[in-house]
Amino acid sequence: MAVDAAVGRLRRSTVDRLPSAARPVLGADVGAGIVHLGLGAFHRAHQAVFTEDAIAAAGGDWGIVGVAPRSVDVLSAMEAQDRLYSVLTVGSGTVVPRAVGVHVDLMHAASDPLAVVSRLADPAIRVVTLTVTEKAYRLDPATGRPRIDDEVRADVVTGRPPKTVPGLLARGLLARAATGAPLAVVSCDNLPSNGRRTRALIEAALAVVPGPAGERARWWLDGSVSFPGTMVDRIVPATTDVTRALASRALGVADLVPVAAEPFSQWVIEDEFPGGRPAWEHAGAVLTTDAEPWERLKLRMLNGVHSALAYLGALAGVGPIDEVLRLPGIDAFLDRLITTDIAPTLAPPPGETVEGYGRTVRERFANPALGYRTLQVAMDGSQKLPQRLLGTILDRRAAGSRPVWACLVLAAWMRFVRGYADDGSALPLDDPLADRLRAAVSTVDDKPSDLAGALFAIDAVFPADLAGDDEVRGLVEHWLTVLDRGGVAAALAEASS
Ligand code: CS2
Repeated sequence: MAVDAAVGRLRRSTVDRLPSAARPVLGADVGAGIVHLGLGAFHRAHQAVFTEDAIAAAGGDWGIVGVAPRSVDVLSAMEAQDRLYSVLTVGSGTVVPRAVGVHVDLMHAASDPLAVVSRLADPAIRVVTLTVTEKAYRLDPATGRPRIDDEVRADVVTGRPPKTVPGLLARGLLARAATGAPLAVVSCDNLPSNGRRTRALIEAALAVVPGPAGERARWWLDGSVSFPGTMVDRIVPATTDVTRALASRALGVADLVPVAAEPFSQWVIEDEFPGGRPAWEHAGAVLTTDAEPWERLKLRMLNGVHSALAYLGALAGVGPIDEVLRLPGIDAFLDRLITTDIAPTLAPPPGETVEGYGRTVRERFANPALGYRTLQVAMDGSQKLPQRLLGTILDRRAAGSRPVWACLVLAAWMRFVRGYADDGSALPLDDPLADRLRAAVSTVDDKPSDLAGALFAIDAVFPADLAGDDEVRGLVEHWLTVLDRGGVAAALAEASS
């Protein structure tokens, strides 16, 4: 989008043209204390806002060094705006803008990974946060175990500039071990036990480093580095030209990299920070000793239901998530999915009830101003389904139940992988395992048992006890048959009967 010269662009020199409540709360003089990997919309509407509010309330040199792993577009636009951008909090009929200015430096990992490695070793940095999406961890999706493949190994054991996220982090930690400075590495991605999994990943990466440097790094990691688990939550759709137009109107100046987000925002963090941390509790974060009950509730309820709406909606030809909620029969389906399949697998964290949480989630998805796309949620299904859906199915089976409605979601994903919507139009498969998934479905015709068999055989996604469960297989084949004959409308009609 071109910037209208008469309007001007968001910069430190133009902030007095913003509505006063939207002006940045911090000056440009905060020191760096955090390196964040992943400059996407979610980070900028979530951790960045919490951190800015924490510094504004309680001070501290906790400015963020934002690292863009691959694409340079957001980074360049932020540079041109003195690293400012806006967050637009959108509800029905309301847009509340604020300019955020908590990034004190920006770096591009793909073009200069060694500069990022040095920054990770800088003792002024005491916290590293990550929003790199599930697939960047390169874990085995079915088990969550780390896989040190050839690329990560080469990143860690040779002196080459690292190319992978685990390699970049491990090299940064190797360099930092020489200083002995403590650090917290905080995964803010939607993985179960994200802290423990990140620790296991880094331990596995450092385990292949030979000699005294490896030994010293492993010893230092043990005593001086924490991996707090977190639950992160805010619905933040991808930025579009519509978001940019909304930002110009709300700010009075142009912002090329605004983010729109829902009003709800939550961050639960395990409080283990050996080098200190921002006073995030002043910004509304919950600091706790155990984030897992929140994490599981969020992954299975919010993300699980999100994925259910995404696959059913995409098959039915619906673009935005809020419109999926208008399909006939969807309410009855969600009632049953939530009550009979998801809720019994969850123990609510303090202050929550599973039913209340489920209600809030449905209200949040109905926000018409978000325009979150079914295809955005549908991407990377092989990495998302294990924690969002398969855990629910396995737990219900272990309790002797038949997870009928969760199996409908699984069948919908299988149809999605097959690549056609109910009206025959093509659906895109955006997934790191796309080649394997496509190869599996290309060898079979549409017979439900063949399609299910081909996909259940992918052990990177399906643990053996799930793939070999005849009850689950029968339910999935039933739903594939229903979807084949009458599409999503027929499946949802069954939910209302
Ligand atoms: C969504 C999440 O795209 C997706 O897979 O389910 O990004 C979701 O919006 C966030 O986890 C909400 O906190």
